[in-house]
Amino acid sequence: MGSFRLPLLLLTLIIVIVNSGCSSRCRAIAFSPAKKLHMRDEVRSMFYHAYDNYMAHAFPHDELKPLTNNFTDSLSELGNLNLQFLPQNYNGSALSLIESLSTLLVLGNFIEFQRGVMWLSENLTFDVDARVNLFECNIRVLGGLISAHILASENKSWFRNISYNDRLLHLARDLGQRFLPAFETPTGLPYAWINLKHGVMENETTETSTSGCGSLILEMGALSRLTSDSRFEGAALRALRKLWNMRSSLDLLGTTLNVLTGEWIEYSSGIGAGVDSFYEYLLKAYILFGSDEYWDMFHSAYLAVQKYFRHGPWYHEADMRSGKATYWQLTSLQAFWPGLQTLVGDVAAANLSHREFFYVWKKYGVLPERYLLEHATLHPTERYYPLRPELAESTYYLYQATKDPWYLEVGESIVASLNSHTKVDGGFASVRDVSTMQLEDHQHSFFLSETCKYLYLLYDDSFVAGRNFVFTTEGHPLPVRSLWHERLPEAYITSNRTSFKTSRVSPLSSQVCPEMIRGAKVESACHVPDLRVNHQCTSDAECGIDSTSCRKRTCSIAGYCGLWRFVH
Ligand code: DMJ
Repeated sequence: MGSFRLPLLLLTLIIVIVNSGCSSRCRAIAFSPAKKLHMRDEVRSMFYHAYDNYMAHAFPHDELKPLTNNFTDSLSELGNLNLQFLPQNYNGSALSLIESLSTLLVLGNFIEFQRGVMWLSENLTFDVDARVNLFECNIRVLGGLISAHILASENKSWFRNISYNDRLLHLARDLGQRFLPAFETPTGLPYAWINLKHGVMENETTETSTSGCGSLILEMGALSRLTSDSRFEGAALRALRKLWNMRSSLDLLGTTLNVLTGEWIEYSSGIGAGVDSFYEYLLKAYILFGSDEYWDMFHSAYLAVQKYFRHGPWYHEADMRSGKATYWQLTSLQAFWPGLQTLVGDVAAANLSHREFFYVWKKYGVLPERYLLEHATLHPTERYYPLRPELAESTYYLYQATKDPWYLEVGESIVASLNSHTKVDGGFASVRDVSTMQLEDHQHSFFLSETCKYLYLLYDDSFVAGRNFVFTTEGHPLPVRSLWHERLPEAYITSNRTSFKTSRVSPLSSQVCPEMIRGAKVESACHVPDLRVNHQCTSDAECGIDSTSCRKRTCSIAGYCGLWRFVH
């Protein structure tokens, strides 16, 4: 186990710690409550403009073509146009509806959520001769269904006269079972593509990406916990372990690999395309399932990223074998990284790189897919912006952690750009080229599941207030449940100050989300409060023991107790 450990803060912890420090650091700018409400309403209008147009012109197909009021069945096309595999009467999988369900709840629209759940449970079928990308189908469809199922079953009263009866979970289980043949390889690494009806197709490509086979554990793990069928979590975990065993001696992984031989194809990698959510899922799996194995992997992987990819606030790519820099490029997908760093408590580093991403956003009006760091210019071909959420996502996390109104201003700027450059009568269109702002006829479903959701939560977080959620890489909330946590080793219990101890629930989980343990007031087995209630301190001696991770808190340069073990 490494020297610093995830605070298991789940944001609320950071909020408490850092919020009180804001007044001394924050600029003297005011973002009034009225302005916050105004921004919230702006984002709400954006979401409904996108959603209503989808429902009017594309549903039940997958995604909206906002320039022509048309549709695309993108789930079967993702990453690769494979229309030849679609049956004649294929009507899509209502992808954008599935992706919208949790955002509808974030916006407080229970009625539309309920309508969506009922429609899906009566009409959606996965028994179709369609070849889909396993990763995309997992994060968008399986994740969307599982998240909505949990939210629906926690609020059965919404379904007035109709009984919910785990309708979405039945669909999720069916889909999960259709994924399983993909994992039947000598390595356990799954094929990137699977036919929902027929399994792995003849002559299927054996190439996949690190994120493609290494970020399945949240959805498949949750599915196993919900169905008591361990096959889903087992398959995803086996693949993840295999992938981790393929790391270099520097703890780096490549970007693409062969699922049959377990050999790397592309040795260069970074934190962007093809790898991004692999890192994200190690940390989030630890938060959701509480197993040290995930933390150990994340910890080593995170240190390696900081050591070999980071150059000041920027992240370049490097060869996994030598650690030598390969491509000096910023990519739009990398912008999720400051959010992940915030989640782990590395807020200062997060703030630093977030500012650079925002600088590039401001330079072009939106974030280009690829930006050449050495020449401070656009990549010759990858100049598009497909309404990606990553910068908004990181802005949301950083605001939650710091309550610095600067992030509300960043959000305002993102909203203004989206409205002025991408809003059209028929929805929101992707940008084909950020240098000309020429548009493309595609409204990706993640605009509904992520971009709008994170922007809304930036101005109104009542959906998450007082609760602990992990957001999947597609922005679908999964509640952190103590029952899904595994027991912490005794070694972490540093003090017996309080009464609660049981062999079933770890002090970690009992303290992460005590509100989840219905009816029972549970205290941490290790918690030692900071000397002062406002967490201010002059030395480490005035800081206590963190209630969630049972780690000793230390005094920051700014004079606040916290788990301030920054990675160098
Ligand atoms: C989303 O589908 C997910 O966030 C995924 O992990 C990669 N990025 C896209 C949106 O940009």
